[in-house]
Amino acid sequence: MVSIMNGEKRSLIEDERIRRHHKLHVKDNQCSSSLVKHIKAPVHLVWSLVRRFDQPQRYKPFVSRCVVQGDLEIGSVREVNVKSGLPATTSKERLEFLDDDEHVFSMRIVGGDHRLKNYLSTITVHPEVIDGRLGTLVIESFVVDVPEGNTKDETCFFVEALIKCNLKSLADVSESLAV
Ligand code: A9S
Repeated sequence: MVSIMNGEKRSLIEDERIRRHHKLHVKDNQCSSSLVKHIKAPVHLVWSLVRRFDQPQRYKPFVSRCVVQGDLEIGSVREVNVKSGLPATTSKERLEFLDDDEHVFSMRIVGGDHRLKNYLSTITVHPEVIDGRLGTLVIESFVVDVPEGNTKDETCFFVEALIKCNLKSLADVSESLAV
């Protein structure tokens, strides 16, 4: 469960949205976590990158290529090729939810030559003020099966490290566009 950061001025509606969209059902053989990133760019700009199910490579550093069957409807499936040096080459992913009003994006991994089974992630973006400037709070939660031979901690550590890279890159791209 995402701990709502105290001390931050955020509306009760935003807090309720965070609770609602990041409540994940975690089975015994799964692990789950949430990551937070504060970006010094306006929420509409960050959202314009997050929402592009067809072009994750706009900010994800590991993605080399992405092909989507169908348009950006919920249920669309993308074939993602990732760069060399990673423990996989392809990932097949389904758009589970996309809401341009509440700024909610959710995808499920449905295939690929990697070991992340039943991976489901949800990203929400929220407006906030950072140093008196328009900023964005990004929250990304995931749940995934713990692979045979790995522990929950190892699995969480592995996925969190990748998501941290994605969120760092999202911040870099957004902040470079915001200037
Ligand atoms: O792409 C994401 O949003 C999140 C993750 C964890 C993607 C991981 C990955 O693409 C690799 C980077 C290749 C690592 C997949 C699907 C499996 C991996 O093992």
